[in-house]
Amino acid sequence: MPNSKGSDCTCRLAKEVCLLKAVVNAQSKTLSKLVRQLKDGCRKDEEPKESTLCGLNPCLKCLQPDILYHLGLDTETTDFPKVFGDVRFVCMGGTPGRMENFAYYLMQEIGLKINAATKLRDMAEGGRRFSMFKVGPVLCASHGMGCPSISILLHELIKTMHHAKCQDPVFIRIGTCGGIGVDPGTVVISSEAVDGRLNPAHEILVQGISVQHASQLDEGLAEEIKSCHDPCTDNHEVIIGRTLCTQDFYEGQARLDGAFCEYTLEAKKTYLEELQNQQVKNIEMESLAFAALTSRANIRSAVVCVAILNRLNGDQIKTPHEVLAKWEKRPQVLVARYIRKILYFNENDSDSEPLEEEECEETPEKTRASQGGAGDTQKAPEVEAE
Ligand code: R2B
Ligand code: URA
Repeated sequence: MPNSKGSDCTCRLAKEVCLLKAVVNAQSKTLSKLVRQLKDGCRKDEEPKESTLCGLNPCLKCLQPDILYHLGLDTETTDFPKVFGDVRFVCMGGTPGRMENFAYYLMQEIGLKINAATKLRDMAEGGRRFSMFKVGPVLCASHGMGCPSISILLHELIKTMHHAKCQDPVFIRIGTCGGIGVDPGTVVISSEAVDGRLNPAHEILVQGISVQHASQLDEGLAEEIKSCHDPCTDNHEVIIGRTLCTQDFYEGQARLDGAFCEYTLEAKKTYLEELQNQQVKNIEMESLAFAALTSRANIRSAVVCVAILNRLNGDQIKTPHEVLAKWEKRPQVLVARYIRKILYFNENDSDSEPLEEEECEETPEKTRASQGGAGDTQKAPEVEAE
């Protein structure tokens, strides 16, 4: 009789070996590249002189130093190119705990976990507002709730990318949302963000004058992230759709359970049904500012949120905490797979080779996917299976 525990263990080991092999392959490719550059004569002026970001404040160069107040960083005491120059992904989510757990999860997923005791430092601790962790080429930051909060963080993160001379960083927001006609637990990737009037623009008042910035998101990136969904192992759907971004959780989202409510159940139903007719799939509170600010800077970006209820069925969130914690991991698992794929299995990168099929029963993407991710309620750095 084959011992099922033993074969499970062998299978897990084989998968770990596959992942390790991919990481080692990628690292040895990077090493070869460096050696080649050395042989070719490494000239200092080959390093990028500027970041790839566009349209930034021309006065930034006059700020010496530039103080990023809410991150607790400044360009005098921190060498931005040295500390942040390698950043390729910036992941943002609501709470410090969720982003810290995500950082530990990523560390494991992208093969950077040196040992179990590795501790990550909160790089934004000095600002006492946000939390920020760096895992190799990935920055993970908490953004709080609502557009005003995420806007402040984005201004300072975009300046961070600029000062560090980062090349083509991709920004991804992961979070929760209310679904519109979608099953709770579904992951929604936003095609665009719209306001309460379904206008696809983030409106801000600048010196008392209304200014609107387009809030389109990168369609290609949304598709790439969606393609990391594995319908065979994932117990949920991943869809792409329009996202309504509101200024408030209660009246702004037509809830009937806020401290104040001056409309009827009928009016709420009519509004939510109209949203559904207009292909709105979810409601959250940061996507407008996130989409507008990233696209102004020429940054590719995506919003990936799990629906924790279907708003057509109610307002209150009654799902048990443990279930919510599992659902919250879904965007994290998907985004971690996407990052790993780009880092180690990018077909467009002539220097990287995918793993040979016969060596692995499942691709590492699939392997890790089924193991779940980190959630807000989970203690770092453990990873719990869904
Ligand atoms: C989703 O969840 C939060 C409100 O509960 C808010 O930050 C958002 O966008
Ligand atoms: N986040 C929101 O903004 N709305 C919801 O209904 C759930 C999560």
